[in-house]
Amino acid sequence: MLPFDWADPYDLEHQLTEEERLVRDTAENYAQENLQPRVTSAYMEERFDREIMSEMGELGLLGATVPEQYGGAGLGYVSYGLIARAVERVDSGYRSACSVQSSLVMYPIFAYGSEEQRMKYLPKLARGEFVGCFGLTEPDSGSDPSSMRTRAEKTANGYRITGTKMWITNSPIADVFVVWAKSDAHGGKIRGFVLEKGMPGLSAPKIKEKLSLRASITGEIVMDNVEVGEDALLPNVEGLKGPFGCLNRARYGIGWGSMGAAEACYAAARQYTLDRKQFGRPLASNQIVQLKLANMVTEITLGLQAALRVGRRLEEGTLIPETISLLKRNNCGKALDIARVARDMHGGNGISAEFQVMRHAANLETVNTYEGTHDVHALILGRAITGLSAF
Ligand code: TGC
Ligand code: FAD
Repeated sequence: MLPFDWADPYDLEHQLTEEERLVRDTAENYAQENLQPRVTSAYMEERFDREIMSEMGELGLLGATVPEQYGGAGLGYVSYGLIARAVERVDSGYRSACSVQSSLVMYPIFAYGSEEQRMKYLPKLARGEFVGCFGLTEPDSGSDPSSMRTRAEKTANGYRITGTKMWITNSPIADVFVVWAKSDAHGGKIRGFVLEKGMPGLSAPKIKEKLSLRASITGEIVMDNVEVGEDALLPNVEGLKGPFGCLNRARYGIGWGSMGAAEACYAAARQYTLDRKQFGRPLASNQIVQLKLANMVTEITLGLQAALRVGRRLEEGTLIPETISLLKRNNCGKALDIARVARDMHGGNGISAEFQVMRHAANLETVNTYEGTHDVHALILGRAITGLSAF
């Protein structure tokens, strides 16, 4: 009989290939050695260090699933998930920067772009030489992106784009902007465009004073009659399935990433309650504390198995969007619960930046909201179960 492993009860380790373990180790070492030491000050100062993108690029952690001929690492979806988990074990904001670059900028350029667009942008995005952002949400259009107001009007040589995108990860430091707009030349259908920093009429002011995800930079994208050529249009997709095709990949990555944050909180709560004594004995010797730890390890273990299952199916070519909604919704919701309970288990110390758990809890409020809120994913599942749309 083997002993119970509190950190990996279902032996995820041996469900991974050797290559996946290698990728995981590279990402975990990078995150612990290079991200962990800077995260507290970055969070307190509401700062994202631009060089993180170049560091991740150098290690092949950006666009991991994009083929090597375009600068990606040509890895599978499980490897991509393991990178997200390692990075989010440190901070959800760092994973955000990484997911946007990989799934929301590199993926659409790879999947929907022309060969010229692929060659122009992907290698530089993979190296972290370019930072990308993805503009779907608008001030009056969040859960319902079909109501977007951003418009692309046809001009003699291309398009004139006008509109405002809101809550956009990386936008203030972005070189490349993948934005979604209703195009009059395509019957008002939603089309994707690739914009570049410095285009007249394009600006990306920073959103300040966030109380969550403070180590990630977030902004608007303001497009005031931005003139682009025909070559800015992503030629190979139209309609909402364009942005949703990217979101499937990013939401899947969040399924792994949120478990990384939850694992960090669980490990911290375990160690803290073993070390801290009240009433003459470790806190961990109380039944109510052990119940909380048992609940945490149960949800993490099941959440990781679910992430692995969805990843393997993606690798086989089976993509059922509702299974990704199930994963994203469950793992984000459970991670948020775990972080809140871990905060409580640390008592007063739990509110200190030094103990990290409150930062994770505050971050996970955003993670539970973006890429489709917890309730919107319930409605996606509800529609698939009943055939009735309740949006
Ligand atoms: P609906 O009628 O359901 O669909 C319209 C068209 O889209 C297709 N579609 C999908 N295609 C691929 N994958 C999916 N998951 C898809 N879901 C829908 C669908 O087949 C249809 O295609 P067609 O060809 O028939 O036109 O659209 P709806 O308007 O009823 O949508 C409702 C709902 C709730 C599902 C959807 O709007 C939704 O998911 N809302 C949430 C919005 C969201 O997730 N926003 C994310 C913004 S990006 C972000 O948050 C990045 S944060 C990144 C970070 O920092 O990490
Ligand atoms: P709303 O849609 O207004 O929802 C408000 C509340 O109403 C939620 O609780 C929601 O669940 C509920 N609700 C909405 N509709 C229904 C319904 N039909 N039935 C029941 N309840 C409903 N977007 C991008 O495009 N790119 C990015 O890079 C990006 N990064 C982000 C980074 C951060 C830090 C944050 C906070 C957000 C980011 N977003 C980004 C936006 C994010 O995707 C949206 O905030 C999210 O989709 C929710 O939209 P909303 O904020 O407009 O909320």
